[in-house]
Amino acid sequence: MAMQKAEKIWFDGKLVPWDEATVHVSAHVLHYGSSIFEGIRAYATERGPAVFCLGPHIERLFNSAKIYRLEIPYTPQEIEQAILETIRVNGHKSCYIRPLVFRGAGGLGVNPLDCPVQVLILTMEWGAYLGPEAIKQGVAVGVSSWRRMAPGTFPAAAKIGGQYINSQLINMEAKRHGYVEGIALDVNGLVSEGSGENIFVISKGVITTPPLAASILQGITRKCVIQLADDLGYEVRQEAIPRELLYIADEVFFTGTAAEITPIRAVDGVTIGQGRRGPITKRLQEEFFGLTQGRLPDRHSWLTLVS
Ligand code: PPE
Repeated sequence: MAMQKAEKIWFDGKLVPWDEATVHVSAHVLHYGSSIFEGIRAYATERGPAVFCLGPHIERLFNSAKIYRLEIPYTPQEIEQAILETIRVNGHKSCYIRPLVFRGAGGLGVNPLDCPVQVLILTMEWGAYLGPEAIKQGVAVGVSSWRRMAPGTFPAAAKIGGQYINSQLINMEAKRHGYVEGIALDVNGLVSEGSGENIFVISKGVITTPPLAASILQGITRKCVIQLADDLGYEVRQEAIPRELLYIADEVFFTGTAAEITPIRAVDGVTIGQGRRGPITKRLQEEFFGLTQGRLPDRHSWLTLVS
């Protein structure tokens, strides 16, 4: 994804010009993947840009830090304010927001504890994650030969930089096979998630998504979609999904901050349902985009206005 530069980046408490936000090549993070991060979207609404689920994202950032034993030198409130300030300063109508906390330069060696903790907030324009047609037409994906990390190896619930090597392997393999994205199974061979998305399967009107124990990230979009499906009266289950249920499902879709709600029209070359976005997926998208873009009342208080 080619990046369009914003004017400023929030870096260790200061707003600095994009080109000046640099780190030294000896930074611990560069060698050992020692970072935690978030991905957040701000949507254009009639009342200006509004950040979607800011509180839950900041909570997950601090939880990732706790799991990885990293001290963030700011309070959650300070990070929230810094995000809003960065969006304002850069004049975004809508944007993707990437807070990143990392171990900086302080000497090599696996032990990270002598390295300073640094914090940055990057904002940029980012359209549809899986291509401009994806939201309406759906995407063709494949099950990956790479598994998600086994329990007790990497903490899947934390958004830690180094873990995204697994995601990169899944994604590169999928692209090599001509798919838009890959679906990874967990160590038991059950459906886990995409390289950067959670997954939902719909059969006979029942909506199912893998449980937290299937080595998934506890997606915030996932949680919102479960809430919206519940609001609409659908039965939603969080339970193990064998791979073969993907092929015979009526509808399958991805969720994620970047991916939003992206329908899946084929898995491993097998057509899902009618081979296009299904009616329940469409209904959930209408709710989701209606809420994020401020066209529906913000009944769950998911939006934070930037000004
Ligand atoms: N699983 C993974 C592995 C993941 O990275 C994401 C987000 C999700 C599920 C969905 O979580 P949530 O955004 O809270 O609904 N992936 C982020 C990074 C994507 C990237 O390429 O970078 C994102 O969507 O922002």
